[in-house]
Formats: sequence, C-alpha cells, structure tokens
Amino acid sequence: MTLVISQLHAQETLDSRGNPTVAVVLYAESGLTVAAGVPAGASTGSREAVEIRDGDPDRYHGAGVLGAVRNVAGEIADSLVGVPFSSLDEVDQRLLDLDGSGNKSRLGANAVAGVSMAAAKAFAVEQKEPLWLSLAGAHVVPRLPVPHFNVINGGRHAGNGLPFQEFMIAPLGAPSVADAVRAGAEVYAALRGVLAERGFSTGLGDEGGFAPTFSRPEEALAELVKAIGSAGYKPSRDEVAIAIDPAASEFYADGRYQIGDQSFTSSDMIEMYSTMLDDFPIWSIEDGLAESDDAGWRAMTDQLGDRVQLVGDDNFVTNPAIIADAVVDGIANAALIKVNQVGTVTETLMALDVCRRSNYGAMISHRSGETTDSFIADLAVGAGTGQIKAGAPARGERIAKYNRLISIEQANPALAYGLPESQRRP
Ligand code: 2PG
Ligand code: MG
Repeated sequence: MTLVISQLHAQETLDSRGNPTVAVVLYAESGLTVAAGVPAGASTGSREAVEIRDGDPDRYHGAGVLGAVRNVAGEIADSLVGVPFSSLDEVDQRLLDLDGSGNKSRLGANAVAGVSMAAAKAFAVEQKEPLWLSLAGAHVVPRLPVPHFNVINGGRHAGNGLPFQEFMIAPLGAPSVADAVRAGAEVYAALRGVLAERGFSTGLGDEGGFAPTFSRPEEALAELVKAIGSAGYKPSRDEVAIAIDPAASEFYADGRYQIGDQSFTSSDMIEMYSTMLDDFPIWSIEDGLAESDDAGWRAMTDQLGDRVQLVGDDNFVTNPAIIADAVVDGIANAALIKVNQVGTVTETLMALDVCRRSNYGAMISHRSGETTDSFIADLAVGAGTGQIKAGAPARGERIAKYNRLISIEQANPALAYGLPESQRRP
C-alpha cells in the first residue's frame, strides 16, 4: 500500500477557546481527502514540541498561526507531494528531517502535528481500515478506554482561584463505553444541582467542567463524591472513581507549592495526597508535583506508587526518551499522551510503546484548547491502554471524542472496555 499526497492545504481556524489554530486538509492521488485539526494547551510543559505563533500584535494579540499555515502549504507540501510513502513512519521521518530543529520549532509543532495526523488518517483510508485499527501496533490489543470526565475545572483553565486544575470522574466499573458516558453525564448533571443548591456558580471552565469558587481541593472532592452518590452510583474504585490533575508546575516556585495562602514542601504535598487517598476514591493523580521537582517525584513514586496511578504530563511531554529515562529513575508509573506535545503520531506511538514495555499506564489526552477532530478517540482505542481524558461530557469539542468512542463500540461489539487488569493500582 502506497500513499501519494497530491496536495496539502492548511488554514487558520479557531480552537474551542477562540484562539487561532491550524487545520490541515490532505488530498491523495487515489482521490481521498482527509482533514485534521490541531489542539493547543495552556498549562504546557517546558520541553514540549514548540508550536509557532506569528507574534503580530495586530492579529489575535500575537497568537495568529499564518506562519505555520504557510509552512504546511509551502515547505512541507513541497517536500511531501508526489512522493510514494509506504508507512506513516516514513512521512513523519521526513517531517523530522525537514524541520531539523529537534523540537519542531522551525516549522512549528502545530504545522507538523496537523500534517502527521492527516497522514495517519490517509493511511487508514488507503488501507480500508478504521483509524483506531490502523493506529494499533502489531503487539497491541485494541481496547475501549475508560473516559475521564473533567467536571470541575481550576488552575489555568478557569478563573475561580481553585489551585488544582482538574477533577475528573472515571467510571471504572461501567460495563461499556456507552454506560460510562451515561454515568459521566448523569454525575455531571447531578453535580450542577449539588453546586447550585449550595449557591455556587455553575459557569464552565475551558474543558467544560464547572468552575465554582472553591479554594481548597478537598471541597471539590467532597462535592464530587456527593454528586456521584446523588446520581445513583457508588463513589469507589470499583464503580465511579476520581482522578485529579493538580498541574502542580503552575503553583510551584522556589521549591515550594503555593495553595491559597499556604506554602508546602514536596513532602507536605505527598502527605496531602496520602490523606486524600484515605478520604476519597482517587485512583489516579497526574502532575501531583512540578515538572522540575525530580526528587519530589521519586519520593512520591516510592511512597504512593503502590496505591495510586501517578501520571507524568508536564515532565514527560509524550517524549519516548524522557519517559524511558523516568522508568529507570523510578519516576511515576504512567504517562499522559498528547500528540501535539511531541509533534508527530509516530513519536506518540513510540511513547506508548515505552509505556507498554515498562508496564507504565498511559492516558490518552485532549488539550484545553480543542477542535472537533476526534483523532484521540481512535488513538485511545488503538493504543489499548484503557484510559482517555477528553474533558466534561459537555461542549461540542469534548463530546466529539466521547461520541466517537460510542460509535466505535457500536460497530465493534467484540472490543473489550476498561482498564486492563495489569493497570489497576492496587
Ligand atoms: C493537561 C492538559 C489537558 P493543557 O494539563 O493535562 O487537560 O491541559 O492542554 O492546558 O496543557
Ligand atoms: Mg496535565
């Protein structure tokens, strides 16, 4: 099977926050057309692949992406059009060679990721396979993931003063994706009621979760437990569990973590998490400590790694080499996986491979700035890791992913749902 690209088109469109982003349309000589939309983050890791923005203050306050768009339709198209490619790997390697910077800063990770995602879709169409199947590697058993619904937003994703960024519900015990989505939506609706009853705002943050003015993370956890119960589910690791992403790099400075008017050391934070694990059905903690706090991460992994999934996001940036080093170093036991964080689909699949070989968990993730492209739903099924986070069960750009999962499930009733046994902690 060979893919010959006949034309690459790109345009500046808007993401879910109203910021410009890159959309790519790929035309192949076989007659197929596929499109991809590139997401963008707010709480970014310092070693992420570098997206390029125009910096022209007269357009979108400097955030325009016309330069990245020009790179797709110009330099990248010149290099890819007319070349017979036999694998996605070859396309992505050519993109890496052409960029030459090591971190995509020359052509832009936003340009490169858009082309790579479109090429992955094109290969699936050429192979007459669903995208999820064509993304599954030779040694991977595809699987429908547990959706992690971010129903309370804080940090950089909301202006509510809540230091922790994400409070998610994870229907680990649901029998299917459709039932998990239903549980997510029912708890979300119950949470709206619980918050309104207490006089809190039910306005939304960037990922569609509520953004009440809690100052302490424990308040958010307590309301979540209430909402799970009032929707008729059991707040527990067997049924509807909780996952959090404090995104701790965002409130870390000079070796201390600032939460409200209190300042904590790494070991204070680990103790706080330990108490939270006693008090709430939390099964996963992402970015519990800052990306630069390696010693803290090692201690946290030592002390909590047997009790809970510890996910590296800002520190790992979906980079296979960084994750491989962390495995040796005893940091975390899972990685967050975002295509645009590393820049190509092939490198994303390599990062997943490192996780698989190291028995690290891997949660496929959206960004806070999203498009309606549901690429990550297919990636999650193909990766077979049993976990995805794509925001609240509300707002078009978030539900595009969940609805795609339901469609995949309906069309493939033999696919298993849920966390593989090897990834349950404990
Ligand atoms: C995260 C992501 C997605 P952002 O921190 O995990 O939720 O946020 O896209 O802003 O980096
Ligand atoms: Mg994160």
